[in-house]
Amino acid sequence: SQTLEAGATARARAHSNIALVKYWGKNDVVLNTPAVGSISVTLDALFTDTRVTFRSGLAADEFWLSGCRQEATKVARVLDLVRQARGTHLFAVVESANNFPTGAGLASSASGFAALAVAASGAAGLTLTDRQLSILARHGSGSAARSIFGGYAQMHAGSAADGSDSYAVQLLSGADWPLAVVVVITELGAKTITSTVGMGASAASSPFYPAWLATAPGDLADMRAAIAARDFVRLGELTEYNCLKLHALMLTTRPALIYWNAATVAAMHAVRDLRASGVPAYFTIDAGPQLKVLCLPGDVPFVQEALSNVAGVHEIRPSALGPSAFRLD
Ligand code: 2P0
Repeated sequence: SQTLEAGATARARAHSNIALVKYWGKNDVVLNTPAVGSISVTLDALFTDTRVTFRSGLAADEFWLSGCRQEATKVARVLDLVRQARGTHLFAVVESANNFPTGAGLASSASGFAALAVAASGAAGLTLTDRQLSILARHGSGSAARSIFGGYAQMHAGSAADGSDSYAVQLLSGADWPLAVVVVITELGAKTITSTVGMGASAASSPFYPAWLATAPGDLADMRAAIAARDFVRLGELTEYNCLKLHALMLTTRPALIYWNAATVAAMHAVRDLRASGVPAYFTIDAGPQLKVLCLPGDVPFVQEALSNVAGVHEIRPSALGPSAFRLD
């Protein structure tokens, strides 16, 4: 194939995702393969747009987020693989923007690295399968492997020494089974311990970590069955259970990973009260203080109403399920 020309560019959009069955723990830190599989839904309301442009005369990759220069170590990891596949030594300028607050526990690394994988491979003129894109995105962030796909996605932990069977697949599209996710912001600009550091600490110190690993396959099988049967109550109960199991693991890590604030806990109770009043709604929480409430699309107003009365809730963002990552331009 011909040499890659300086100026080669492409733009892509990928949506964030929220895990129903969570990823926590790594098999291999270099390949960034997860210790457990995971299942997520992709969110229409939260996305990242990224342009990648290969340029001559750069000494390293540059990463700009909304016009501010950022650390490019993880971005370079993904670009290195693209350069290797394309046979080029050109560095790239990466220009990215989120349509939501970055680093506030809204999974910006998921949408960010999925958009990067699509834009970088596109700029390099590579034609990759969704599976190859998922693997490429995984090298940036484990959860990003799922954001290549819209709707419902399952990440396989895999066992191959080269990480070649550690990728996500789509289970259903959002149109196959529409659900809503109401994102509840309890803290703006939340700074938390990074997931990579937290995962390492949990694996090294929590007595619950072996149980976390042992019970993951059962949760994944149950969630797959709930999705296949379009059984919302089963999906919701399992989502909440798996989330609380993750936080039990986090809480028993030394030093403890306490991601909740007072409003997080109050919002959890509000969701459970709402459910007791007859509205099927279930929460999940990641490595941060925000809540994500799953409900049926027609019940979004009830969830918004119930959560807007909780002290400490700053913002409520309802979302439908989103599409797969795609090229812009
Ligand atoms: C998840 N989280 O499944 C879990 C639940 C947070 C809690 O994936 O180290 O940023 O970059 O692979 O993908 C967040 O971790 O971690 C995450 P890295 P990532 O959504």
